[in-house]
Amino acid sequence: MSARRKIIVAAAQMGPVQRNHTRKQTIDRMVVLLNQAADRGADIAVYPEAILTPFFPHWHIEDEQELLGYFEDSMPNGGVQPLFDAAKDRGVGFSLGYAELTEDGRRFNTQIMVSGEGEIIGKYRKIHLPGYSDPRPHEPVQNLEKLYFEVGDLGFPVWEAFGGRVGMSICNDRRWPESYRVMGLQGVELILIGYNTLMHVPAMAEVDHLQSFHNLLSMQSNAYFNGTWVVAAGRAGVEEGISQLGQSAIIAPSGEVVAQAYTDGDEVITAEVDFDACNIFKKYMFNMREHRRPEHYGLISAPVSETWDAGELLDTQPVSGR
Ligand code: CDV
Repeated sequence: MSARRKIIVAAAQMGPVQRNHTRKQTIDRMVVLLNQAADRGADIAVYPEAILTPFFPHWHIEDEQELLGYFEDSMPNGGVQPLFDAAKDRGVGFSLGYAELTEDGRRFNTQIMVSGEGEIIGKYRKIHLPGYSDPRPHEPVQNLEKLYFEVGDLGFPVWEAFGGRVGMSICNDRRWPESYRVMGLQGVELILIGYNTLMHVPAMAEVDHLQSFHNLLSMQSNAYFNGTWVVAAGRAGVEEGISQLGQSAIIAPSGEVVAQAYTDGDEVITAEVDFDACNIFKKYMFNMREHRRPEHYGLISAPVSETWDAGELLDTQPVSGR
């Protein structure tokens, strides 16, 4: 590992990518943000989930060719090459979310980590796919990730990169403590997260007003529990009539927010990451070797069929008064 233990990180929040935007227009915006991050001395910039296109799981696409049009069948490719070139030119790495089509026709919701030399050094495929696989025509917005993507098959790896131990997660993963913990057990010091979070989820509308609270709650608590930095970049604004949270944030291992976006459009936020700020949490309160008791946590990794079934709750009515 490099002796250098401090870097500058950036979250490159992005406003809507509408259906009539070309990939070139979107990538041009991303290059502008990368240059802004580089101007502020950033070593790496994180982009939102699947950001090369509108977030298409929000509507039902029946035509296979139309659906595949949202996917990248190689990375890099001619379209995104300007971003890789800008990274190399400015010496700033990035983490990019995109819809991946593999050579054998499999589809994943993917995020990569790219070095300041413009080389791909890590790949993660989203594991916690929210929503459902059957369209819900009665709802104003769909959540069809389970129809369009397979569950990621790469686990939650951690890479020695940018002077520290770095992992990735995508959107709904950030609400699951297990995502962070599996990386925490590998000594992760920085987690890069791209997301798209709706302001209105029809199936749980009674907690719509808590979207921003739950965004920060999930990331701040899990940063602290695992003694890690978190850099999270969201899609913001109104995309195809659907409001997105934004609220991109950089969170310290103490759980404190050290930078947060304040607009609902393209915006770069930066912060200095001192990897050694993780140590106090990893050495004392959350020293996994000393204090963790996995012999009592068996259910955490038991098959879903052996755990509590929430099925009976699915038909209950919303809490009154909300
Ligand atoms: N893209 C996502 O994973 N979105 C989910 C929404 C649909 C609940 C999220 O966790 O923000």
